[in-house]
Amino acid sequence: VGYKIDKSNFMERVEVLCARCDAHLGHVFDDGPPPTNKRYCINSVAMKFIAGSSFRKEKDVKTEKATFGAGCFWGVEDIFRGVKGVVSATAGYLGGTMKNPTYSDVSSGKTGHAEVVEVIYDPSQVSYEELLNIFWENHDPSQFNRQGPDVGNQYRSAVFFYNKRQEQTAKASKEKLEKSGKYKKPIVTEITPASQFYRAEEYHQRYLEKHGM
Ligand code: MHO
Repeated sequence: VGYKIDKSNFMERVEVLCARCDAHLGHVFDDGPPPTNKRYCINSVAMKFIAGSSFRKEKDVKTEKATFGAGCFWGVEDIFRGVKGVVSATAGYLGGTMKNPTYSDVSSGKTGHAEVVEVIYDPSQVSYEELLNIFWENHDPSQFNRQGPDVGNQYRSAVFFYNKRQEQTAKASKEKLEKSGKYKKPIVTEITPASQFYRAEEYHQRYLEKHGM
């Protein structure tokens, strides 16, 4: 699903939409049960009960996952969501030691997590290589543990891969950029296996959109 701020009817709510076609599904509130405390209030018309699992098999688009760290996740998430073939882009934390970190934990720079964006995409519409190009173009991979004014290892440039093919593609892509001579300084981007992804707090999702940026 996707999320969007909904300011209609004199209140502010988070609307839940189909990530693929933007159809309205309902709203999500923060007064649900632990561990997430989320309460998805989904309109019954948006749901269809189908006994068995045959529906999934024929309707599912085969998606893949890619995760990038390129500084503050607000902008990175916004860019990837706009890419054709991207089903969802989620801001989160990955690559550290602490379980279920909060934004303030990660901001301390002590958890080892990077601010990342998890991208779910349809490889028949956009390739991993194209996503890598978007990643390179939207930050400065020659800055070590920072992006502009944001300083700390949580802002490091990083590709977290999910399989050998992604690893090889990312490494080749990095080498190509190095050889292009675009940057005088070496490219410091880490290319390492992905570990557990932790979704960031709701107010960090679609941050730029929510703030009209
Ligand atoms: N420069 C921003 C970074 C936010 S980001 C989610 C700030 O200091 O709030 O790390």
